[in-house]
Amino acid sequence: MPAHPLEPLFAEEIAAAAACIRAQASLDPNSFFETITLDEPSRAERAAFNESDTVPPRRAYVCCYERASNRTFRGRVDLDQDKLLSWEHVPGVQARIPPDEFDASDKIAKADPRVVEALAKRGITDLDSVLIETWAPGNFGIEGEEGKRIAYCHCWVINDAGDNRYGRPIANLHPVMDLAAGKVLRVDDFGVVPLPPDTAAIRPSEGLRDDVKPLDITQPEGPSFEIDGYAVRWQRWNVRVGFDLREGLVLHDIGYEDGGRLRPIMNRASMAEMVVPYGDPNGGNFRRNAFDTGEYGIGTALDSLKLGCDCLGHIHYFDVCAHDWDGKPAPIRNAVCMHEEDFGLLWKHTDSHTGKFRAVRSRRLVISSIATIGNYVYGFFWYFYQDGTIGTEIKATGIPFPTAVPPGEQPKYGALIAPGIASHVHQHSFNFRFDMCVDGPENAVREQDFEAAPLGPDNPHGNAVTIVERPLSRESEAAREIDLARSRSWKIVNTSQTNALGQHTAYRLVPGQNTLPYLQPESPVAQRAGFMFKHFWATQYDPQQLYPAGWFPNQHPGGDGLPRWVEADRSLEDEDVVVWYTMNFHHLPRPEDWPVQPVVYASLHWMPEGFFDQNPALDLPPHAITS
Ligand SMILES: [Cu+2]
Repeated sequence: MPAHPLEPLFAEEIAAAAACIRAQASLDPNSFFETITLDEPSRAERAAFNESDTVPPRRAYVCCYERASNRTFRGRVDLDQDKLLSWEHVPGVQARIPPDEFDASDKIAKADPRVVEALAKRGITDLDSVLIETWAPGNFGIEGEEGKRIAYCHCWVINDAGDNRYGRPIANLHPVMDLAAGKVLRVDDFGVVPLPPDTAAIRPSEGLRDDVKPLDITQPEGPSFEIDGYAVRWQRWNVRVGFDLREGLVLHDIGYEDGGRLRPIMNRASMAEMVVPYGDPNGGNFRRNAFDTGEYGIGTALDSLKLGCDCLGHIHYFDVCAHDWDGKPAPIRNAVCMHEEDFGLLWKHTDSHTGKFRAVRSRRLVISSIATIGNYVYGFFWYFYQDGTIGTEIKATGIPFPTAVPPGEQPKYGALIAPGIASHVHQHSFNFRFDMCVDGPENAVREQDFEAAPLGPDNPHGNAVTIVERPLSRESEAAREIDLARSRSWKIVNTSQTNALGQHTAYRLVPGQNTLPYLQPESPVAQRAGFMFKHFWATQYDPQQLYPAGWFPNQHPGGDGLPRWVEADRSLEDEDVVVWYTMNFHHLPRPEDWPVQPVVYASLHWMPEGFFDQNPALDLPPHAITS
């Protein structure tokens, strides 16, 4: 039995869910399991558990793809009773591409004479050196693809050192797979481009530098956190680590102990969808648009982390369990890392008359996971600070998608990053879902702008700044963009709770680096990724509204998710509010990103605003003080 209803499914439960589906769902035996993950308890079940220890039934959400009929099914299994609670065919959708299917196409494509011939035309005969990767195809209305389960493949040759499968791109060659039939539908060949020279070794051409002295992180008295299963308590923060096969790392029940009571802030926080549209319209390159969460799954792609490499200091690791496409449990050891980090100065005051000062260092709790999806590596980092701030940060690394260009040619829609290798301009768009509960279940949404006041009798010196706060009371009003000219941000308030100043308690979402999408709104990709076009969205909680591009973005014709949900125009005033934030990260790779890209960061913060009466970190022991 799990210690808490929100604990991720463990291996035996995954196996039991798969067995139940096989026995009770009447699926063709050649079907595969897209997803087996925790079906989280409802709001009512959670309340009953918290108030009276009533343990809700353990349930699994399961999604399967039936190859024989090209149909996607989903439902729920009651694991306590080994019973199928619901099971439905979802018409007109395609399941995600699980890792086994992603890997299987390489072999199938290489067995096809048309692919072998196209490779030979490029002087490539050693098929073992070739990587043929299965990318979700999007939905471009291309003849012959409709109604089929398709993958649009990209190809590379491994480098001589054998450490970079993406080292030598084969441009313009795209086997198009019929995944249900397990065969190549056609081969898109837009012309031979010479293989670029091998510059791809992920190691220096000369020796390693020898002037890096040891830097040890030691915590002689151990960490400051306490752990009970997946529940964590650290510096007044309470948070529960969770896992979803699709989203990966999920955080539940984020709250802060203040004056002897636990004040809730978020029910659940996750990176709920992402898309990476590439900007080259030529050949088959327009089909590169990866919804890494909804088309592939972040949870299935988590790395097993290594001490001293991915994380330093006193680490606590959480294990999770994914599964393969046969429904067999696939445990991921050390999938989630938790540790404390020194974060420099938190606050300091120096009395300039006396020279006396008081300074306090900042420490943050870091909870993180790293996912490897094809060439790219994404780190998902959550931070909790001693001053009540919550941060989340994406760390993007790995190999920027390389393609070949003819010698002497400058790529129009990308940058030359190595001899004969271009990487196209693209955007990584992440959408975070924050299920809010600031000081209670009912919240409201406020937007804050700053406006320069016109010159006039009230503003004779031209320095006045007006603070404009407006309620975003309905979903139609709450789909918003960042406005640099107004330093725009949003806060989630509890209108029934006040601080010592009589202000409503609140948390403010403070955007970090961001940009707008370059996709034309009419484009097929934009239709599927409508969430990209607004930085801030707020909706009334609906347990079915979890993923901002909908449940099935793979090959979807578009229009699902946030843009559709907000048409309901539900009230957001003193309601159960969910905030969705889009972080668009614009990326043109550089030569310095080859053959592997130093981490690029993108982040956002939630800061308490009037949640506390004053600086909540005044009580930290100073690290430097004069008497
Ligand atoms: Cu990038």
